[in-house]
Amino acid sequence: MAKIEIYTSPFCGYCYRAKSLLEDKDVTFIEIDVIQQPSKRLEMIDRADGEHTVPQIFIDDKPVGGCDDLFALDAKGKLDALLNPEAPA
Ligand SMILES: N[C@@H](CCC(=O)N[C@@H](CS)C(=O)NCC(=O)O)C(=O)O
Repeated sequence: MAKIEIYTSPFCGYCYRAKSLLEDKDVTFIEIDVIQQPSKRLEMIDRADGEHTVPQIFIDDKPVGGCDDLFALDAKGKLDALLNPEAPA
């Protein structure tokens, strides 16, 4: 399984939606709350090429974007292979 990281903040509907999609996919992810850990917000912006909204999602250290981007990848049928690169196609 890929390393999946998601930067979030509390009371963020987009974060809940993105997390629930990942939960539906049955993958383990690392959640980084940028309110609880304020220094992580700058780290997120840096890693996400300047994007500052939450969530920001990274799969194997590659920026995937936010919630809409995650759902768009799933709609295109590309998300499962990113989440489980070793699985047979
Ligand atoms: N299109 C983005 C929208 C994300 C978004 O608007 N997140 C809100 C929190 S729920 C946010 O970060 N707002 C702060 C800002 O716009 O600077 C996505 O799908 O992730």
